[in-house]
Amino acid sequence: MTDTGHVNLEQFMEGVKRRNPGQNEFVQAVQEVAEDVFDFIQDKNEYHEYQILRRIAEPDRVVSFRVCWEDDNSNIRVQRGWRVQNNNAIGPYKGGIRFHRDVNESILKFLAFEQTFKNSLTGLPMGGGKGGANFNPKGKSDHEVMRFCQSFMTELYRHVGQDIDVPAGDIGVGAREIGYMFGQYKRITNEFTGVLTGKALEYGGSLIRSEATGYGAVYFLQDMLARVGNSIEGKSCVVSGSGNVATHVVEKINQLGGRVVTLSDSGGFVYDPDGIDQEKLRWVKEHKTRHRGRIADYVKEFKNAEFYQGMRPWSVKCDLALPCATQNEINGEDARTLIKNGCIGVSEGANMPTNLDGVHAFKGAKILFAPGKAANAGGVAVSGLEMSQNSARISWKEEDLQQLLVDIMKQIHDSCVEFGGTPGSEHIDYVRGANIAGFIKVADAMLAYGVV
Ligand code: NDP
Ligand code: 2IT
Repeated sequence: MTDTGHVNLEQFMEGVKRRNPGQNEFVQAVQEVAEDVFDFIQDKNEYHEYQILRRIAEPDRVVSFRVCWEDDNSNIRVQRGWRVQNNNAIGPYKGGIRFHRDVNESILKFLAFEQTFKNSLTGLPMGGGKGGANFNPKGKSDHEVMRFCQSFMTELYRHVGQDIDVPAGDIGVGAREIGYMFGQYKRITNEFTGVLTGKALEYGGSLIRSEATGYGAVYFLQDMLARVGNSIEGKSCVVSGSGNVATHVVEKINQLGGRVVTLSDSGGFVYDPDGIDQEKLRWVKEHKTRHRGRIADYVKEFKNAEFYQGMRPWSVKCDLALPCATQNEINGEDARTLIKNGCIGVSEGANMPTNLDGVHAFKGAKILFAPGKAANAGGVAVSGLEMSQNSARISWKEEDLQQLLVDIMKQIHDSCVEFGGTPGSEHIDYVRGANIAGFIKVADAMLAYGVV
């Protein structure tokens, strides 16, 4: 360290690792950002002096709490819930809630950190947060999920509010869970405010919120392709996941004339050489969302398809890949396989689906690679529009929201191009572009506040 407190990237990351022992996902997310930001701030003394990145990588607060609930057999169950409020320099904390067996503090801290940059990229006034619980919704009855959500909100309500922190959905949290949580918040506080987004239309939700993340990830891919004179039409696409993001990605790719040949869940992936058209997609949505079924059943319904148990789809030859399930689902070897098989573009619908080795492989091969914090920002962007509609107590028309989503994704794309360019080359490093463009707005707001 120099006498002005400057550290280099290695020293900075050593500190992050030391202060966050065992929190591998969080350290990984910080590393990916720090690699680009350190380079950018090299000659920008103020950012060093005010320890801006060090402060963004230290959540404002992490609230952890016990969540007790009773299952259908009258057993008392105990889960752990969290809300990570990472940074509110540019607006109220904002970010989803995840219910999944594997949720822990490291995962929620990485997600809240990523969200801070993502929300900044949208251009809307939203800080970064994330929450969740190690609750496994699989196999639970509606009443069990309701009791869990009510118990979760009975503590969470103290920490959130329409101008404080506005959660939404994420893995395992969709319209059903948002309904139960909003109902409990309203009951406890006796207040009807836009404390959550992703609500149903009847009680303050916004049109196109459920479609927004998936559609946005495809728009971003379309923008990257258009810049190099290419398009989605006629392209073969590999998609992972089969939840909210994945199914809306497939829907938009089909509308744009691409062909999706895979979907997956935690049990494995299906390969359909004929393509997953809108008719088949309707079946997937019904089966996965309404019946909470397994993607393996797809092959019973559509006989030409094959199911690969316990595997991920990255060895399937494709032009474009859209990981839309979870973190670290593409490793270095998967990335190299995709590149070798001729994949020219990757758009991350999920948060941090590619590990660092994979990110370096995509960057090195100079393919079109859109990191999650840029590519999947359409969801939170429409959440931001839901907040505006709630505050004004009005509902905007679908066509206006559709256009706003297209425009916001384009503006994020253009910000990445502005900061991700390499001198003497046409290539854009979208990871670098997203990290720097997302950083600057938050950093400059923090500078304005002084040391707080
Ligand atoms: P859903 O719960 O709707 O779907 C999640 C999908 O991913 C399911 O198919 C699920 O399979 C699969 N999955 C989850 N965990 C794993 C795992 N450990 N291994 C393999 N597959 C897994 O969630 P979303 O579609 O909303 O979220 C998907 C991703 O997109 C997440 O990374 C989320 O953070 C990100 N995201 C979501 C946004 C949104 O608006 N919803 C916005 C921006 C990003 P199974 O059914 O077997 O669990
Ligand atoms: O990761 C994400 O951006 C989300 N899960 C959506 C967050 C939100 O507040 O809509």
